Amino acid sequence: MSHTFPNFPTDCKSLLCKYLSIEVFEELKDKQTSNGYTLHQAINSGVKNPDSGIGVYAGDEESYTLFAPLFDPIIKDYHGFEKSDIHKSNFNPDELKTVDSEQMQEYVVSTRIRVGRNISDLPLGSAITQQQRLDVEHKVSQALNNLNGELSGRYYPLQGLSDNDRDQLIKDHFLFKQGDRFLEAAGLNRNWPEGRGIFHNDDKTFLVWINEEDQLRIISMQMGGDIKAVFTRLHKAVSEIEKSISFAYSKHLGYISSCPTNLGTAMRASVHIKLPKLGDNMELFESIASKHHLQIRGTSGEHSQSKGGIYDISNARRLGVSEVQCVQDMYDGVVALIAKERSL
Ligand code: ADP
Ligand code: IOM
Repeated sequence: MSHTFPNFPTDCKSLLCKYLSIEVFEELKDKQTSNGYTLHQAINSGVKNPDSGIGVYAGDEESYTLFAPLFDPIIKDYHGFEKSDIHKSNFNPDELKTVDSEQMQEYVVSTRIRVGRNISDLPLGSAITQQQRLDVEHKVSQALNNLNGELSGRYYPLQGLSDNDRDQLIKDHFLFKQGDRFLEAAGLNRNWPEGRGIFHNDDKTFLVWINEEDQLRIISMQMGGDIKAVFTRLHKAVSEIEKSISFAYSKHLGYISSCPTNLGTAMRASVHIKLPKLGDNMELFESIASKHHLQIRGTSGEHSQSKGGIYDISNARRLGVSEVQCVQDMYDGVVALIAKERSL
């Protein structure tokens, strides 16, 4: 199929729009990976949604090398990670330097840390077949059903959930939303809702999303600001799951994810935090966030607005920094934001 160079609106700020030159487009437009994934598929989300932050998705690990003239500058811009850099992991909770202070408890509503994972030797969600997606669901839910103690729970396929239960889980921040237009255009919602679901323990402090943007999103969360407890639980969960499933990992790019923002650790450590005064001064808020490598999201996650002065603050960098550093970035930045909020 022949495709022409996309028309982006003049106010488009996505990294796709910044780095897809006509030369890069011409060089890549007829290439496809061994899973048949094309440039057109890789950029469709950002073309259809000019308000994307990034706008590109990989269909498999090979996409990152085949479409490198587009992906590399995006990776460098987002993570500050050079082509010659090597990713290093450190998931040791004992190395995290945090204090669960009274101020953290006063401002922080809840803490959540997640990592994305995809199974080795399978295409990513944008290029996966219907049968492969079902195989992922089967393999992962089986592995999760064998977990013990605090991690033991149940898998709930999306197709078996009532509309009420599903909407309540979304409202309570436990489940991914329905019909995300960014994922839709990336081909990640094909055959929806088949093959998707959520596993969680009774307290909903340990959860796993299956077959959303990544094949697994492994999540630890709880009310309040005890970041170390949340990180320690996540470390334990990931170590247990890795005993029975092998995940796609490269020396250069770390864990392989659908979106280049999630490469490396694939970790997003966030708090929901009350910052109403900073919320009234977005320029100042954004300058502190950027100095501390933080991203500001709304109360219902990516592409949402803040409600009642509550923001989702998380680490922005995930590649070339360790898991400990991702959480440390978030914690140090949150301490700085609380100090500024108190001074206003
Ligand atoms: P992801 O974190 O997996 O990239 P989203 O940004 O869409 O995806 O967030 C997923 C859900 O997690 C949303 O409902 C969001 O509000 C919720 N969430 C994120 N951080 C927190 C937090 N610290 N406390 C409670 N819920 C959170
Ligand atoms: N990770 C992905 N959902 N996101 C960065 C989408 C976007 O480009 O805005």
